[in-house]
Amino acid sequence: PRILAFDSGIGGLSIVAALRRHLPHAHIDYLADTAFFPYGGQDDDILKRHIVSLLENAILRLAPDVVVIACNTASTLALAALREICGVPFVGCVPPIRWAARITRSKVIGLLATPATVRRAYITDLRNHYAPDCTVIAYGARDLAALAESAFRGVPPDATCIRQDVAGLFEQPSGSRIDAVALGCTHYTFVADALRAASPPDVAWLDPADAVARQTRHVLETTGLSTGVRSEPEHIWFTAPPYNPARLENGLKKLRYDQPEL
Ligand code: DGN
Repeated sequence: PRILAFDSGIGGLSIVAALRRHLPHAHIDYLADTAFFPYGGQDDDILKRHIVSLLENAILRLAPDVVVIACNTASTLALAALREICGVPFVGCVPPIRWAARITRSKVIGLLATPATVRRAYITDLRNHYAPDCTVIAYGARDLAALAESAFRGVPPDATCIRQDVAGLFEQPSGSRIDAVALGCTHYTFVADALRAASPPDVAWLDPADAVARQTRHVLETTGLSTGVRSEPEHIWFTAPPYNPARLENGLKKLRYDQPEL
């Protein structure tokens, strides 16, 4: 099967790694909307229209069987519109609040995401639905996705920034009782070790990448497309080219770097 994974930058590569584990024969194209990065501070209406038109074009060109929106900021904003407008199945990535609610003992859970994601109605729905008996302490980290972009390129994350973002959760009222944190941005996988090291001990940091990959496999299985062999080289597409391709190839192994014509 052909999968198109999409994010504003490198964050969705954490999902690609999980897709590779769960669907080793899938053909994965990756689209990074680097021209519009970061998504966390954009106007919602403009961003939604932009994502829909970008993906309409990408789907026409790449003909995926399923599109994985490997970005919480995009999923919580545009999934419904994408499903309505584009005629392919979509799998989204949203913060694992349900998972956190299932494992917390203190009934106080954290949500670390972009400023845009934490204020979305989608998050209120997730909280009401899956964590009605929990206190959810949310923090919108302004620069953490950019820090993760740098970390991916080999720059160690700045300890002061990491400490500030962790404090943004744990120093809120009741924050000291948080025992599970939902990672609400795919970029944060690349700084997860630093976040964990800066946080109180015995806090579970939950990354939804495997769950997204399992759901993608399920969608493909229910459409009869779960087997299949990669037929041509896979590509990574950028809407702007700020990357070091060699470094990306290290991270991605099989993906090839290309300029987009989207
Ligand atoms: N990786 C994206 C997410 O999961 O929300 C967004 C990062 C960004 O563009 N700020």
